[in-house]
Amino acid sequence: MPMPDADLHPVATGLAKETVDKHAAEQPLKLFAGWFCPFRPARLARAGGEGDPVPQSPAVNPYHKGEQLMKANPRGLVPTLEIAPGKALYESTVLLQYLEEAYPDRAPRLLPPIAGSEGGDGTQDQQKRLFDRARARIWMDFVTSRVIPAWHRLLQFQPSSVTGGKEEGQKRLEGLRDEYRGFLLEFARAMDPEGPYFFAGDDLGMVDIALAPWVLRHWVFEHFKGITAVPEPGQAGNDNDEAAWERLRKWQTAMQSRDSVRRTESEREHYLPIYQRYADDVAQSEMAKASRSGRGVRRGRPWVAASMPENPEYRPE
Ligand SMILES: N[C@@H](CCC(=O)N[C@@H](CS)C(=O)NCC(=O)O)C(=O)O
Repeated sequence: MPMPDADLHPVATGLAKETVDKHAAEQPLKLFAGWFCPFRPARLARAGGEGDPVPQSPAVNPYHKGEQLMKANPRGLVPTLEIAPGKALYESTVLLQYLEEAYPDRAPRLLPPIAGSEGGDGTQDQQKRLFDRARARIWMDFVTSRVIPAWHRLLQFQPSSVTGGKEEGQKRLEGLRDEYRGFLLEFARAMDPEGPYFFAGDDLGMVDIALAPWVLRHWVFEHFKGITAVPEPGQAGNDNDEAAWERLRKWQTAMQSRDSVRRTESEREHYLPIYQRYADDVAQSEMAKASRSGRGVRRGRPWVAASMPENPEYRPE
């Protein structure tokens, strides 16, 4: 039986298409990416940025598991970055960190730089930066281990499958929405109070990039499940949560209006059939299956481990 997920619009559309077209020429660096894929922060960060190391970006349908992609990443997931023939890296957050380290002179910098600063107490500045870099990694991991699995649990949940009727199904759906909201609130409370990004100031960073695709696709919850992920102003229930939601909304507005972010989005009509499969819980992607069986985000494994049998007891939580 053909894999249902493989049936998707073949190429990026809208503003994302312009970005992909700019990256069509053959380059030593090759980024296998899917236009629809929310795990494409490397692209999000670099799209249109002046310091872009300009990877070639071949359009890939990862559900077809083409030979070139499988050679580069035995798990067949995108994004995968081929540094040179036979040398590839995968895992979106690893790619971001690799690009940051491999191109230290390129803007924008996505983590606080390690080198000493202009003026001030160099030692103290350095310690703060090291601390902030480590914090950024903690919150990127939080997105992978908490936010994304909860996002999928919510979208894939089928209220009609619950014994106890419609009301019980709706209650369970709202419970999953509250679980997801809880993670967003934790995230919002960790942000710099002013922002607008995760850290203070006008510079977008890696943590912002890890969370952005998921929040920018909150419309799927309204469209398919009739619920809002972020409560409307005044609906949070208490002042403390209201302030945190306000902070998240500020971040969301800053992300949505950023040109480099807008330039990664395709036309909504082409996302709809893809997310319909998740909303009906019939998607067969690695992520959908992992979510259905209660496991977390699928991660690429090193070559040796990739050929080992799955451990059914494995629980990333
Ligand atoms: N943990 C991986 C997840 C990547 C992932 O699941 N990519 C999806 C596309 S959005 C994919 O390649 N799916 C193919 C499949 O499930 O077979 C990352 O952060 O890069």
